[in-house]
Amino acid sequence: MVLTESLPLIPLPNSAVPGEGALRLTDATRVHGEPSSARMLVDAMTRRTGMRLEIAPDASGPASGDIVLRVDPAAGAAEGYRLVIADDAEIVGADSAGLAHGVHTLLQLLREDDDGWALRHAVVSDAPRFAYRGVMLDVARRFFPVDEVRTVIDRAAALKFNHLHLHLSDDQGWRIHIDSWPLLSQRSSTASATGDGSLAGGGCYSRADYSEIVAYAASRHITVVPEIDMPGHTHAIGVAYPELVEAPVMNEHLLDDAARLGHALPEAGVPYTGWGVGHSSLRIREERTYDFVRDVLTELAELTPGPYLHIGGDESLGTSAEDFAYFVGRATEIVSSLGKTPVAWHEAGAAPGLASGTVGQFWGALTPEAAHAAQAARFVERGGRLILSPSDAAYLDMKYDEHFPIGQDWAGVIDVQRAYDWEPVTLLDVPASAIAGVEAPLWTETVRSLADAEQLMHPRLAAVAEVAWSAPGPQRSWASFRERLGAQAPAWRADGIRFHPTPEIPWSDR
Ligand code: TNX
Repeated sequence: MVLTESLPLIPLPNSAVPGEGALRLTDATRVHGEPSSARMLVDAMTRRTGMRLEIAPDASGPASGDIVLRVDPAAGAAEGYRLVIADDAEIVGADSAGLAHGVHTLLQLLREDDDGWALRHAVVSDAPRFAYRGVMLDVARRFFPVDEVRTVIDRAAALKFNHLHLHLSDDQGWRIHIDSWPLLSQRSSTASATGDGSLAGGGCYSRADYSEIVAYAASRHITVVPEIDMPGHTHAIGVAYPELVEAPVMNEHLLDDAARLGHALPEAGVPYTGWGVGHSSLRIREERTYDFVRDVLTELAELTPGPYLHIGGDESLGTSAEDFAYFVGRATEIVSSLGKTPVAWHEAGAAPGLASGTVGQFWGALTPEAAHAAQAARFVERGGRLILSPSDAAYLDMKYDEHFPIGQDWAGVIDVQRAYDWEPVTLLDVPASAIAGVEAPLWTETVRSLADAEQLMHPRLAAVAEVAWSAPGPQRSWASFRERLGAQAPAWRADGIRFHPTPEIPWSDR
């Protein structure tokens, strides 16, 4: 790896060599080549500098000082790119995603000095360490309208994430219209995790809304992974279809939390706004439940071009172990029969009938409990891979420090260094090839607005981005990262990102 100390790039590239000078941007600078990346580049530059570069017509050859964007499969591994900024600039993506990643790298080399705007001379060659780099948004505890999801997609794409996991259902709300079970969108989507029974923060995506999110994400080279959380986290389903669910079962933790927070307890058929988990379950032994599961997953599969359907499977404390195993076997089989790859939270590894190839999402600790590690390892034994979301490092809903006004702390407090300093491959006792990648979940019990979400995401999302993208090496260090992160501040401010200005980071003004 080549030293990159002086280039403010996040995530750290495989190799980045700074040059001496800078390429001046003027009224005459034109952008050539692949139209969608060209538009993205020109729009982002305008937001940052106020200058609007011209997109050159197809036939015109580049002049000195222009920016050229092209795709050439010979330019590297999947999603890789080469970038050269000298007398002119060129980005060659190994594919269209790689080209877009290269554009985001180029944008981080933009700087203003006394003579105006310029791009630092550099030669970068780059490709991701992990193929799966995800962000999860819990739209069930608080609904995010389509335009806010677009903003989250833009933020994630700028950090080279390539998957958006949408947590579309939970006890508090159901967020996607299903034609064959129409009461879900009418009756199960009104509540959110307000805590006090009031109906704010609800909502539901129409099929068209969801397709719009999928298409926008695709235009940013991001694959949507939809999750319907089952067989627990299903209270909202019972608000519309009582015959599908069991009566709520209380647990000690839920009772303590409800008393401490002043939240009402779950009541059958009534929208639930508290934060308790583990009280709800689908009816496992009734065939009608599987009609429901099949119908919902079939409609979701039709709307989802990506390969994954996530069936949840976490914290099913209201379901017996035997029933849980039975459900997981059937639900993952249904996903496989639809031609999709099932994904489930690590608890589902306990099910002997887990469909082969199911991807597991690990949410235990960096020092995993033996039972969690064993459940995660089962996915690998069954031919599946793992997505790592260690809750004490990658959870974006934990507080930065104990005084932070929003967020939870059950997995500990997570400052930026904690989100940064961990190694995916040695976390569990599985072969390195079994690690598909890394995902940072944002649960939204404490989130009331996009601004809240942005504060919890930024800057920790940048830390997880580097864990997911950048191979280990001398430059992939906290000391280097905090300097490079501090240098992002002017661009983030120009983009309107309401990040948490934590004192851990030397934020720069210009
Ligand atoms: C645990 S992590 C949950 C979620 C909560 C989250 C809050 C996981 C798979 N389940 O239901 O929202 O904690 O931090």
